[in-house]
Amino acid sequence: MTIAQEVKTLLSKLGVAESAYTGGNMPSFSPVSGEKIADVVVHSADDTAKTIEQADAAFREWRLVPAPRRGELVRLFGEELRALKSELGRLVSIEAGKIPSEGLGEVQEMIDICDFAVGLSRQLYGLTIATERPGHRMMETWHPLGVVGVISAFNFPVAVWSWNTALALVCGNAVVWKPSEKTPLTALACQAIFERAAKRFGDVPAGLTQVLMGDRTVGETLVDHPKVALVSATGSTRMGREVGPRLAKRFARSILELGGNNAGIVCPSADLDMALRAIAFGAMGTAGQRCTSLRRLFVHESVYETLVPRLKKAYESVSVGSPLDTSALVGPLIDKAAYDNMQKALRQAIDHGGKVTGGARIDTGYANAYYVRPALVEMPQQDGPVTEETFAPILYVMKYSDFDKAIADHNAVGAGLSSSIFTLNLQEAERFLSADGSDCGIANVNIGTSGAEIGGAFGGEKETGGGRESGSDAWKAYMRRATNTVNYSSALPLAQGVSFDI
Ligand code: UN1
Repeated sequence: MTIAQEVKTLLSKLGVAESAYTGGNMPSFSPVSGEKIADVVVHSADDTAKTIEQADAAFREWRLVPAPRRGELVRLFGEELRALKSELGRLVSIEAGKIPSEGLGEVQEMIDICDFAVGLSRQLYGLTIATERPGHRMMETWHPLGVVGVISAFNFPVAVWSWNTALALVCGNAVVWKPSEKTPLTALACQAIFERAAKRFGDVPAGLTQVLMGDRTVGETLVDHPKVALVSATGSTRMGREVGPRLAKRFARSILELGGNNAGIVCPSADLDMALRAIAFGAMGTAGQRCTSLRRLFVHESVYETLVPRLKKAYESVSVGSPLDTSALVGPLIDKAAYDNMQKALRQAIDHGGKVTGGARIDTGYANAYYVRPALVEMPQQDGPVTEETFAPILYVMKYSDFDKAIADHNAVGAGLSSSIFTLNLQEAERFLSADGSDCGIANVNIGTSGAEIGGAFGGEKETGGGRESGSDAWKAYMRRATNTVNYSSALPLAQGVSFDI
């Protein structure tokens, strides 16, 4: 069976109509073989506007459904995902090139956020606040917000949408999704799975969640449309620089999850066996194509000569190959552009004094697929391509002697998503997590930078955009807060002691 045939079988099991992905004018490719697997039907600007209008109408109904009942829809969606986990996980592997356990892991992340959102649907708490006026009560209420636009990237083609959608739905919103043009099929599959849940639920307003296929013009319509209250966008910092100001201009909300240039610090006391495994997964896993991938490593001079040769060995021996029919740990890059960017960064690194291990293309017999040996680059200092995110498996390794300088260098890049320290020294660990430690949205001790659980808020600072998705109180961004003061007395005292007697 060819990959294209397998895609057809999977999509039919998942409930996607063939008309959505045949005969359209957006070709879709699998990075596993480089072959074309579908021609997806795109939406016009007119369709986009209609979709948003329909989502707005759906929102107006859905916001009146009690939140725990809204949670029931998400619970059913989680059940459908459990039932179709292997099919959807396989489709993620085909379309994004993830190895099987990561494809399945991504679907597990969807299931986890559904569980979280179901619980949340009974916990959309507001505060009761002490008031300075007698006979008054002050409180806050959280209300549904409106239509939520989701713009997602190829590297987490299904989980990131589900973080947003599961929360948005229990918060009483409608969702319009513009997936990456590189991963449209998994988006069609998610929509079909959602529709199964909606059917079981019964009276879901039409158009509560919808998918829009197309290029950036579709994204632009979503960003500029006055009926879209919030856009949650995941992608490059360059994309965020365009989307953020456009949303701000019309006072719409944004959740931006942009680039990461994540680093780790390996201290003298580190458990090196553990660090090695964490670094390997963080830097080589998902072929370095996570927002959270480990890209920079500061190693203390006292352990450098022990750790780095072992790391190099891991780089030379890690298995690279098709995620569909081998047990390789590293799959393909998404496309040729990703490969070209990787090679460009490696050339720049050499110009800045870098010593490269790995990085070459591997011949797997697929002329249009891009498999590479992950690259470890020993750098004399942090400059050139080290300060930028390259979405590929490149790990820049630098030696440090002074801990303060390592922290300063750690923070001296534009992005601020994820970070790790490897140490058994309490002072170092706590300093890293403190106000003058890591400046990232995620700071870990003795685990890698990638692979966060859904229970925590996910996102980062500076050029990462400042947004938070997923767990903790990230849900608040999907609701509007009203402060309510109720006077149950028969007097009208004014706050701040103001008198206004007429
Ligand atoms: C992303 O790369 O955009 O923490 C999301 C992680 C995953 C999510 C990554 N749970 O690596």
